[in-house]
Amino acid sequence: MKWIADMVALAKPSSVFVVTDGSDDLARVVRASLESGEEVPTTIPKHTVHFDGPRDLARDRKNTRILTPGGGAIPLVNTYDRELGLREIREISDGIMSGRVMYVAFYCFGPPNSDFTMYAVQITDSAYVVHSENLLYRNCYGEFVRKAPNIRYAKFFHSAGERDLNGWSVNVDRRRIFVDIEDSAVYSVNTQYAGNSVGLKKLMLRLCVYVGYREGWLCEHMFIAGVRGPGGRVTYFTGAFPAGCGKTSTVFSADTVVGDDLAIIKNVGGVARGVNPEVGMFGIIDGVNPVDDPDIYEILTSPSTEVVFSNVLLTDSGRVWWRGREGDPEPGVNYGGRWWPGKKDGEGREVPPSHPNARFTTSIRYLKNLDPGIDDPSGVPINGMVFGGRDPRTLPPVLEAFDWEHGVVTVGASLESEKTAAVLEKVGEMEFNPFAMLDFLSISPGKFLELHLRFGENLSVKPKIFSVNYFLKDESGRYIADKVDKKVWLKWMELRVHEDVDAVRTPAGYIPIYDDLVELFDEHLGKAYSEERYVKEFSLRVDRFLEKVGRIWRTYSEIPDTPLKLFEILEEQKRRLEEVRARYGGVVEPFKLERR
Ligand code: SPV
Ligand code: MN
Repeated sequence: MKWIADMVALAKPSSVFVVTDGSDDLARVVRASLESGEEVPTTIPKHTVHFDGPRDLARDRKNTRILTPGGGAIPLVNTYDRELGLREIREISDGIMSGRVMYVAFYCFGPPNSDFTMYAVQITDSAYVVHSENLLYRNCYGEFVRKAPNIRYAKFFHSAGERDLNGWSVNVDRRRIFVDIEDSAVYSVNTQYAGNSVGLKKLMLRLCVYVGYREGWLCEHMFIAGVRGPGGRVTYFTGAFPAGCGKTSTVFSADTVVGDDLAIIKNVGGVARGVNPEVGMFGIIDGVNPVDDPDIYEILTSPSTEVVFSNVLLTDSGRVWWRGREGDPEPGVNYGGRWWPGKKDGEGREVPPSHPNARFTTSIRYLKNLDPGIDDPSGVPINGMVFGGRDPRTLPPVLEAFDWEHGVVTVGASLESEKTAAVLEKVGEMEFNPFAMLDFLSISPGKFLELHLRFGENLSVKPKIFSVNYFLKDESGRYIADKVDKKVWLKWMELRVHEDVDAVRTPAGYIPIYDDLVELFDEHLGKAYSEERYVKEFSLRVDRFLEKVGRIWRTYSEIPDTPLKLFEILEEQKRRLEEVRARYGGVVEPFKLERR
């Protein structure tokens, strides 16, 4: 109450709406969002569209900062002086909600009655933000009432700031997303894009990483999914991928879905168990089509689902259109205002009808293959962890680490992904993205690694760690794998977790035996898998691996709190690779290596 009163005094709204869990309140939030123009109706009753504005379409890396005493540096983390930051935020936020409604909403980040669950209060002047959170998280005003004052919770303050006639935030150049880890509070102003404004998503992730580090558990940018194996058993995997590297398509290639973006993983009686703290999806809509993504496509086009679309095209006939949807786009409104086929921007480039980072927000409960474990207060047992990036040159499609420590160091902490044209001019350069957490770390990557090593030590059953790579190219620059092949890699990992198949031992980890892949490709995809493909995909690129070891070594040698274990394990990896290179050369065909 004190914090809310403080925020009221600061932001000076004309009224305050405390959102309780009742359906009346939830419906009122949607009405308010439509009345304020933050969301626009479509021809389908519970499908609405929100536009963030042309300069507010993605996470703002530059202005998202972790507040530290004196602005103390954390390697690879964007920090800022805490006192200065809090002062700056108070200045910007003074009267920022005048004439507007302040919403106060209460959420559980995890299932009811669970040791995994965290709590959060969201203050915002955006009904769209509250509507999104009502879809993405469990409302739990009641929990706060029952538990208060004995409840530890995160605080999120958000304001879209002044908006123009289009509804876009005017002062995006005074955008601030300040994360006060000490006080479990985040202040986000002059922005609307959900990755910046929806407190419980990526802002909570940063707070959660910090708490997890102190308490010895993992808060991760990972999906959780079940893969069916022999006899109908279901084996659970988590998966971490940087944006645009196949995370969503992997989760939907699995057999059941627990979560698509975030995971809290704790040691329960020696077993790693994972909980998806969310109950909704904020997914990329670009390219979603009825052939490759039938389940999602059905949810997004059904007359009975609730969906908030963002930065898609809303046609004049009230229909939503995005790239991947059938038919041609008709004139309408998109993230940049009026849109018509052939529209050009100031530089003469064609404006796409929907933005590449256009999104859908909806309930995960619409999924046909939703895993019942989503509501389990003790989560699901995690038997495998998958890490993937965009790597055209080095990593094979699937590789199993020798053990937890080897996996944490050479796979998770060594994750890299190719920079795309959108990020930097040097296309093809590898960007270091440890655990796919580069953008979300609130502690040093060295400490984050140390936490994983410590976490594994106390497990009696350690999950197996796998690397996957869907982007390996051949000499002519063509991708080798088919989109659907990831199903086979998942099924192979499932068998490996239970040690139902042997593997080929390489200096960097285990890879599949050819005959097993022939069987799996036939069984799950009805495809033949040739020896030629196997050699192309699984020949060990020893020289490239050695380069990677060198890059990772150099990166961590500049991170002061890196555990020495990392250097030991990299050293061993290097030695193994050099031995193999001395015997077989810079590229080694898998048939030459030992089976076990
Ligand atoms: C991601 O970019 O990893 C997302 C979307 O899941 S955002 O909420 O913007 O982070
Ligand atoms: Mn994400």
